Amino acid sequence: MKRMVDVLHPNPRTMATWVPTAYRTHTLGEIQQRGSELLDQEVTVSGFMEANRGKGAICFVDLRDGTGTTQVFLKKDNIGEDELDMVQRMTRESTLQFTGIVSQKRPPKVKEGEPVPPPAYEVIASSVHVIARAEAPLPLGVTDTVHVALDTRLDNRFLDLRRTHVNAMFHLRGKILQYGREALIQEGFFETHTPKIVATATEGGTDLFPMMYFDTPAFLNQSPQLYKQLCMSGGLERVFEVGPAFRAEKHDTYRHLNEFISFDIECSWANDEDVMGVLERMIHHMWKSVAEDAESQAYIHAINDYRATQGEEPIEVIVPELPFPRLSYCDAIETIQRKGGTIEWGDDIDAENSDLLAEDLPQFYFLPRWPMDLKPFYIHHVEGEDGSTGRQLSRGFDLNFGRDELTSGGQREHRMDVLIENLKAMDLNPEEFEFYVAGFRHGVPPHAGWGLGVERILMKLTGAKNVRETVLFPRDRRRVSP
Ligand code: AMO
Repeated sequence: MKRMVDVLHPNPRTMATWVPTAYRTHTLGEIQQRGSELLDQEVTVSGFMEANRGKGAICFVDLRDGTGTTQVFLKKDNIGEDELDMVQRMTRESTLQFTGIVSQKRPPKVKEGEPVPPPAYEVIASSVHVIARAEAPLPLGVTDTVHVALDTRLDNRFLDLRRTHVNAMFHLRGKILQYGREALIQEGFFETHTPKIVATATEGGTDLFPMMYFDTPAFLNQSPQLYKQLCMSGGLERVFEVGPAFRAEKHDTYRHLNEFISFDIECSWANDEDVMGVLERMIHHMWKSVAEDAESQAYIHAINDYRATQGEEPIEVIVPELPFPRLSYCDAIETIQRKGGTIEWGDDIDAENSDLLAEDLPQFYFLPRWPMDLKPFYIHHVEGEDGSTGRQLSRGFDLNFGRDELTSGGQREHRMDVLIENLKAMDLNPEEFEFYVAGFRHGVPPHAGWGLGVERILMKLTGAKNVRETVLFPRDRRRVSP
């Protein structure tokens, strides 16, 4: 079956400058895009063999590389009997290299009134080289649209990635990170890295992966939190980091991983509202760029073409308006209670109750001003008490998309004495945090920041139902390989 994506949405990646390599003079996408210029020229192309057709004196090969697919036409007179026979017996997904002449394909017959497709090009091969023969049978179909269970896909991820819509997911992942970086750099942030091997918990004591660091017990870091704050003490003012975070949580849900990528910022001389502004502008830039960039659109189309084969609605990239709605924690609790949900002031808002909020707020919305008790020790109090309840509110916020939390953040406690009180109040030993507390001893700017789960935001962009879809090789409770 000819996939719609190649016909309707030529891959604009080929608009990039491709330098010939040892194994190809041109990409397959380039043959389609620049076919009229390349007519009658000799090219060398390489790719995976999706299918071969034809017996006797001729054979047609559908060849796919990372930029598209092209038909290669083999004739006994041009290529010789042995080569032709070898290609006819070749297994699907083998990697082949062909040299040949670019030619225009005979246009397909179209019924009256139907649109005439743009000209397509093929390569008439004069030589073939088998790079690597694929074993048969394949554990997973690459071009068919039969539903495959996620576990089977993840067990055979290298093949799953060859499927056009899955391949598109990971290109989009790269794009989203690129757009995020662009937006932050535009606002004066710069990228940095903090250690992933650490001596103490960051986000709470229990969800840690222990390890031995030579003779000393250590952990994989749960988030860059404490170190990005030390950057503020160091006068770096505006930093961001895109890096792995490890959580030994025993959740087994569609939105939890044990290793995820956290997109973090930290910003000096700023409060919670300031960094909520940074976040919504960044997300706006991400969504707008996906909606406007032809390359990103091609990936969205590839995903939608697959969704159509599964009877699923196409995903639509709706650029959100600024500012995003803000629903304070107190108002959220009232809303949930009014809608019949079971919740008390001071409870966390679980996914079921978030569904009630999502009825009115189906896309991005902030939940600012959480109770201090629900936020970590590094979050800043709101001065004074909440009048209606007499309870202590914080400058911590979440960003949700419908039912799912995408980001937590807030203004940080920069007063050392209060910070030490917070640690004690949360049953943590300030001495174990000495490396962190020391950063507050010699002057520190007020600061704020957030951490965004990259897989969660990608899940929202691509309509994926499971966060594992957005990770090359997910790490969850049951999976540590491949
Ligand atoms: P938090 O723990 O809420 O905050 O994490 C921030 C965001 O990271 C994502 N996330 C996860 N994604 C997949 N699997 C998980 N197990 C998982 N846990 C978290 C979520 C979440 O909103 N230091 C603070 C951030 C800050 O205040 O700057 C923190 O880590 O999208």
